[in-house]
Amino acid sequence: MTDDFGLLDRIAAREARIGVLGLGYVGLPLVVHFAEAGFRCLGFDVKPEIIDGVMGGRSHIDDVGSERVATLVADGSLEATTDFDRLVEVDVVVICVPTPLSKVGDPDVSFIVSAGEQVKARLRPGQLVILESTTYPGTTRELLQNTLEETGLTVGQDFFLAFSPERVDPGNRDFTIKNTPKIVGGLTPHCHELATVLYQQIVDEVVEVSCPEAAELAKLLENTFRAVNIGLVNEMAVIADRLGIDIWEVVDAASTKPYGFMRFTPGPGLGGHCIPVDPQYLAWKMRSLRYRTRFIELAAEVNAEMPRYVVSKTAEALNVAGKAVNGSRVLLLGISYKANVDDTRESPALDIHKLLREMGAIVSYHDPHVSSVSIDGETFESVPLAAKALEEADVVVVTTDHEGVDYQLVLDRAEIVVDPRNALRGRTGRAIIYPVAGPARAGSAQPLEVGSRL
Ligand code: SAJ
Repeated sequence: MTDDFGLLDRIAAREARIGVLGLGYVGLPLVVHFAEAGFRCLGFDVKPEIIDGVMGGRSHIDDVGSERVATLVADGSLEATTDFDRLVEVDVVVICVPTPLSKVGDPDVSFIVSAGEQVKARLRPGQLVILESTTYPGTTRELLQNTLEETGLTVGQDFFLAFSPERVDPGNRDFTIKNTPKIVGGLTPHCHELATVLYQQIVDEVVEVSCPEAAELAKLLENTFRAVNIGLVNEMAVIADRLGIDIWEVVDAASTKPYGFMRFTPGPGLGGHCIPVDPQYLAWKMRSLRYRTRFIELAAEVNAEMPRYVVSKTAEALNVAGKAVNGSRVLLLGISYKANVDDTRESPALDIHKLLREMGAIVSYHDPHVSSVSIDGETFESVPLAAKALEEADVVVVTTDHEGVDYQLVLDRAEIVVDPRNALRGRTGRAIIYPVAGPARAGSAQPLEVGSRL
């Protein structure tokens, strides 16, 4: 029986002090869940404004209500600090820092390295360290264990280490930390047992795997699965377009298969801070082992081409109306990376905005969730979705299908709408509608000439 300095008992009794390093869309909900489960928690972040917000009883994350933070801070179960020396006070440290891509598309694990150094400087016997950030297989063992053992302490004896991928889906009301199964892989059997018992205090189901690498790769499989299938359905859209078939009718029909099929929908490309990024961590790792991850690379190619494909459809729609892109007024509906979020990271709408401007179009956007956005250092403001803007536009492009947008107004006032998101399905109005793939649908204002399909 490993002497764990009584840590297992303290975790089971919820007397262990929990530290969460990084209070973003993963770390803040996590530390709140631990505090609400009865643990005394200490949140760490490098940004003073985040710490001030939490200590002021305010949440900067949509999924966590400020009233929950205020209650926990008031009763002393949640504290936040920029003082990393206080890491010595906690029994458990959960690292929830970003893992983006560098400018050249390689993994940027600098935040994990920095967090590892912060923990190493205060590491003491009896602490459990868990990494939640999505990363390539081997990071926990090769990067974190080596850094922490530079203290002379030994993993599995003096301190304990595990990997447990975050599965936070911002804005998802159905799946929370509590009811989303949590994968756990420890460096040693006792590391594993400690991390498993810890998460059993706050989640309904802990999924145990044999090692941290299996947990790291499971997370990458989950999100690579999405990226590859989105790439597949985007290629199917291009195929359907060449065949003059409505891709949305095809996807709807295939989706009726009750087994062996999972619905994905075509769009203007692949945005967000997870799906375009995570597979590239695996591709990079495998390149270092001289293996090409062909599905990942091909899907990335197809998805990255979609903004340009939407721009070409827009140019064709203008052409049918006898207009050039150059000098045309284009209104983009939506600039964030997916419906009902305000996040514009990797958003394909940004690429479309830029490509159209490079072709001489006068581009504006309307997004109820994003009041302004910077593209290559230039700032653009969201314009009101007014009849005037719609009537003045030579073409409207539905780049993000937010709910709550008056799509009927769009259809009744605009002349031409390119609809990569199929947001206008089932509607008719004045405008001609060009779906991302398949024949255009005539509007009431001007019937389609025969053969004007794109
Ligand atoms: N997209 C498509 N077609 C689809 C699905 C998505 O074009 O069928 C596009 C979206 O518009 C977006 C990008 O792909 O630009 C990514 O979309 P996403 O639905 O995968 O959303 P994310 O990036 O917020 O992914 C997160 C992930 N959650 C975690 O990593 C914990 C992912 O695993 C979830 O499945 C996803 O949310 C979700 O289902 O909402």
